[in-house]
Amino acid sequence: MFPETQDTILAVSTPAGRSFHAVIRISGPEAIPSIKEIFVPSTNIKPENIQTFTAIKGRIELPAELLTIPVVLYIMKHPHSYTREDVVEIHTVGAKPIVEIILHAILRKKTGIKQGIRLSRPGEFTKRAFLHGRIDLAQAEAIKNIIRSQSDSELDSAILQLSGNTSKQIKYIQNEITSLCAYIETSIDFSDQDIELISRLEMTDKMERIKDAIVHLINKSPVDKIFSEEINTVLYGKPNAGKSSLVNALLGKKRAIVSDRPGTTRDTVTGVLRIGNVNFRLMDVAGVDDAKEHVFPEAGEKAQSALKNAHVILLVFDGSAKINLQLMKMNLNEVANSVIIVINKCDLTPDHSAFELPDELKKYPFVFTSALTGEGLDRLKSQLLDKVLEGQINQSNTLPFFNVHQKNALQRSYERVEQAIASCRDNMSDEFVVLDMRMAADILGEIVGEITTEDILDKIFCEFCIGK
Ligand SMILES: Nc1nc2c(ncn2[C@@H]2O[C@H](COP(=O)(O)OP(=O)(O)OP(=O)(O)O)[C@@H](O)[C@H]2O)c(=O)[nH]1
Ligand SMILES: [Mg+2]
Repeated sequence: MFPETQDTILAVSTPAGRSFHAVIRISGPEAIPSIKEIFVPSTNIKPENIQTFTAIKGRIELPAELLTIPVVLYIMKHPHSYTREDVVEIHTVGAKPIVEIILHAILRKKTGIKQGIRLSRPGEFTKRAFLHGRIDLAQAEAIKNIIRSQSDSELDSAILQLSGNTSKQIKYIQNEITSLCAYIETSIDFSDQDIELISRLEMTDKMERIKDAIVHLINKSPVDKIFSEEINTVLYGKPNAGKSSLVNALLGKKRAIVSDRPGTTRDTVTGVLRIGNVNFRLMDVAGVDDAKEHVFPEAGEKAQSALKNAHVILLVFDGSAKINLQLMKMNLNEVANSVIIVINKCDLTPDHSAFELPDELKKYPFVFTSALTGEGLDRLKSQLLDKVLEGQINQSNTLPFFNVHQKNALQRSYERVEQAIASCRDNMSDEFVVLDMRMAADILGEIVGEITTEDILDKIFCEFCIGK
């Protein structure tokens, strides 16, 4: 029993907002006692005598509120439930006040309850399913993907993952590694007796095949789709902040016209910057100013439309002028997307020690740059890449088969196998080979859930919605 699963948890598991019907889900040792006093079945049966997986009609009676609410109760007794605990679901009408009254009634119930009942945290039902061995981590990730999926193909790949297909493939590779390690370790034990259980050639051959299998998994991940799509990156800021100069400096060529006259850029100028595997389409748009000041209104319209379609927005400021004054002219409502603050012309203000961002901007990452000297450009590039790798960029249809965390694990495992192969080729002793291969298998374990470090688990499950 995990200490945190001793509580009984409770949540509305239908989406918030208007809906025809609502489901309140309760899981834990007190799930059945918690509704005993308030639920009155239509037939003469007590909740504890209801068979598992049966639905029973009845009503919730709340004399204090003078309310009688028609409900259907579903009872799933442990271990035959999603969480492997006793689960009660109350299906009722989808009216928010009614749902809230029922939640309060259950939470305030104290008589006959031995352990606590509380509202669940996001993903806690699924976390319990995982802790009780009902599902593995890859399946938990798949559930999250199903909840978040927006297209049929995303849903298909999430369902495939839920069926345990991914886990099976990963476990297969892990088994291959473990059995190879067992061979090598036995050879080490017998090394003084001149018995060769497995030749170096066979070892490398097996490791190459394991490496190929991992590569296959990495490549099948549609996360690569992100890399084949361009990330629309708009530079937004006051005239003369140095947007066109930055575009030229980042691209390493003169793509946009630069001049010291504010309002130089009229049309949207674009160019593709490749960082790592990702293509960023840099869009240098007309500088923001009061719309009425636009000499060419179309320039302003084009800039607005670029902003709307941006995946990332670089808010560019002239670091040698007052940031607040520049900010006043900008319409931050337009920049709901992923933002990086760029303080340009830092060559003109070499001392940054007293620099402070206005409060509205403090939530964004920021970087000092100089389009003139090239300072800070590498930092800006790595921040752009981070935005993609950390999955902060909202693009349709790019939900990965593996998420960034899993994909990273596959990559690290692959590197360990490569290291083991290199050790083999360099005639290093078997101990080195085994060490790397064991690590490769452990890392794969992160995907199928053999690590249970609390913080990693919490990180995964807190991304769920409440009630799932
Ligand atoms: N010292 C210094 N000058 C810069 C830097 N970046 C741009 N400038 C100068 O600032 C002026 C304006 O640069 P642009 O790149 O045209 O600025 P912009 O933001 O594209 O301006 P608009 O197109 O008018 O909106 C030019 O004279 C540039 O040479 C920088 O990092 N340091
Ligand atoms: Mg310009």
